[in-house]
Amino acid sequence: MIAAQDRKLALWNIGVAYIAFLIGTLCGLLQVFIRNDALQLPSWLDYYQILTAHGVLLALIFTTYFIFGFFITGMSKSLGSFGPKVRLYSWLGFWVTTLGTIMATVMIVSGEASVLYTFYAPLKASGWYYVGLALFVVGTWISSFALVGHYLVWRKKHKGQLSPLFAFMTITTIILWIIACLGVVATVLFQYIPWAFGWVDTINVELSRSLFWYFGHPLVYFWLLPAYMAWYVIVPKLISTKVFSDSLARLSFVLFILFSIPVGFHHQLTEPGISNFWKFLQVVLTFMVIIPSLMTAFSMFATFEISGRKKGAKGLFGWFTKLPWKDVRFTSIFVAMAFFIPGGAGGIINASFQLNEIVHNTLWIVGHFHITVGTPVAMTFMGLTFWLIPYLTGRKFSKAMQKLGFVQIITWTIGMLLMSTSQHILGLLGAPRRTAYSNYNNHPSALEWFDGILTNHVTMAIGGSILFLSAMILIYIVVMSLFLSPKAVRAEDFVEFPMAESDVQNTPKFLENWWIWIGIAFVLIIIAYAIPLTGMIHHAPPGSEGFKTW
Ligand code: HAS
Ligand code: CU
Repeated sequence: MIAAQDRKLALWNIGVAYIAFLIGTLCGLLQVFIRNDALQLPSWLDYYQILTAHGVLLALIFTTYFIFGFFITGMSKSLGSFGPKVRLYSWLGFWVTTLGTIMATVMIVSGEASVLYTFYAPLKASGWYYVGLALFVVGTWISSFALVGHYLVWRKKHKGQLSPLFAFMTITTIILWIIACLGVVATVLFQYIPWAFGWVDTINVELSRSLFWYFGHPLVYFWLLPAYMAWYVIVPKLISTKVFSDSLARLSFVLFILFSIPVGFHHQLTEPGISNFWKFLQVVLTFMVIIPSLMTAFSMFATFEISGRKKGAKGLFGWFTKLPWKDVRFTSIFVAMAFFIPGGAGGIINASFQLNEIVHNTLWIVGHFHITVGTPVAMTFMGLTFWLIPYLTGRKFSKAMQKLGFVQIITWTIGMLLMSTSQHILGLLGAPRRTAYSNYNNHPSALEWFDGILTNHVTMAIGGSILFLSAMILIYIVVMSLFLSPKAVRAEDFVEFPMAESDVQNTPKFLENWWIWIGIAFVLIIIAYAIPLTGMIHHAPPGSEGFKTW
C-alpha cells in the first residue's frame, strides 16, 4: 500500500471529483426535462445556467480531479512515495485549483456566467468567472509540475532506465495538458479578463474561439488518455496477462502529443474567417490523431486474445467467453471500450469536412460526446472507482457492493444507449444543440420528425432519468467506500491496485526523449496555427462588445 499522506492527497482529489459529479448529473437530469417542457424552472434559474453547470462540473471539474487522484495514486505506487516538496506542491495545486473551481461555480450559480463550458465570445460573463477559470488552470499546472518533479527525482536515481509505463503515460498526459492550456490561458488573460472587467471595450471573437479550440480539442485527450492508461495498464492485470506491447503503448501515447493539438479548427469548420486551406490542413492532421486510437483498439483485442488463448480458448472468437465477466472492475471497462467504437466512428464523421456541415451544432454532437467522454471515459473512471477508493481507504469492497456496481454500470449503459441514440438521430433530423428546445415554430414536418420512438425528446429524457438513477447508485458506492464500509482486516479483504507487468527489453529508449516529441509538436503547431492566427489579428473586423443574453 502507498504512503498514508499520498493516499490522503489522492482521496481529497477524488472526493471533490464526486461532489462535482453529484451536482453535475443533477443538472443533466433537469435539462432533459426542460427540453420536454415538462419542467418549469423558478425565475432565478434558467436552462443555460444549468447547461453551463452541467458541462463545467462534469466535463472539467469531475474529470480533472479524478484524473489527478488517479495519477497521484499510480505515481506513488509505481515510482515510490512522494518527497515532502512534491507533496507540498501537490497540495498547493489542489487548493489553487479548488479556489478557481469555487469562484467559477459561484459565478454560474449566481447567474453571472451562463456562457456554457465553451464560453464563446461575445457572450460575456462576470470577470470573476474568467479569473476562476485561470486559477483552475494554474492550479492544475502546479499539481502537474509536482508530479513531473517526482518523476525527475526517480529518473536521476535510475539513469538510463525507461520509467514504468504508468509513469511514462502520466508524464505524456501532463505534457499534452500543459501545451494545450497555453491557448486557453492566452485568451483568458489577454482577451476575456480585460474585456469582462471593462478595461477594453471589444473582443476579437474569431481569435478567442480559435485559441479556445487550440485548447478544447486536446482537452478531450486529456480526458481520454487516463482512460487509455487504465486500458493499457490495469486491464491486462485483471485478465491475468501482461501488457501486449510496451513500445506500441508508448508510441501511441507520444503520437497524441504530436497530433492532438494542431487540429482545433475541426470545431470551427463552419466558421467564416478561416480559409479552407487551413481548415483542410487541420482536418488532415485530425485524421492522423485517429491512428493512436486505432493502435489502442488493436492492442486491446490482442490482449484479450492472448489472455483467452492462455485459458484454453479456441477459434476466432473463443477468447470472448474466457474474459472475467463477473468482475465488475473489468466488465465496466469493457463496456466503456465498446461504446468508443461508435463514439470514435462518430468523431471521424464530424471531422470529415463535408459531413460536418450536416451535424455541426445539432444534437448529434451532444450524442457524440456522451459516447466519448460520457461513457468510454466516465465509465472507465467508474470501473477504477470501484477499487481505487477501497484501495486508498483500506475498506472492503464487498460482494453486495460488487452487485450494486453491476446495477450501476448496466443502468448507465441502458440510459446512455437510449439518450445518445436519440440525440444522434434527432441531430440528423435537424434538432439544434445549445438551445433549450426548438420544434421550428411547430412546423408540421418538424413535429413529424421528432415523434418517432427513438427520435423523440421523451426517449432522451427517459434515458437521462435512468442515467441519473445510475449516478446516484454510484454516489452511494463512493460514500460507502469512503466512510462506511467495514475496514479490511484479513489479508484477502484488502483491495489491490491492479498494475500489469510490461516488458521493456525491446522498447527503444528514444521514446522517452521528451524533447523530440515536444519539439515536433511545436513545429506542427506552428505550421497549423501561425499563419491563420496572425491573419486573424491583422485582418480582424471591428471587435465585438459583450452580450448578456440571459
Ligand atoms: Fe470529438 C466534437 C472529432 C474523439 C469529445 N468531441 C466533440 C465535442 C466533445 C468531444 C466534448 O472533427 C463537442 C465540443 C463542443 O462542445 O462543441 N472526436 C473527433 C475525432 C475523434 C474524437 C476525430 N471526442 C473524441 C473523444 C472525446 C471527444 C475521445 C472525449 C473524450 N469531435 C470531433 C469533431 C468535433 C467533435 C470534428 C466537432 C464537431 C462540431 O461540428 O462541432 C477521434 O479521436 C476518435 C478516434 C477513435 C476511434 C475509436 C477506436 C476504438 C477503440 C475501442 C476499442 C474497443 C474494444 C472493445 C477493444 C477511431 C480504442 C471491443 C468490444 C466489442 C464489443 C467488440
Ligand atoms: Cu476535437
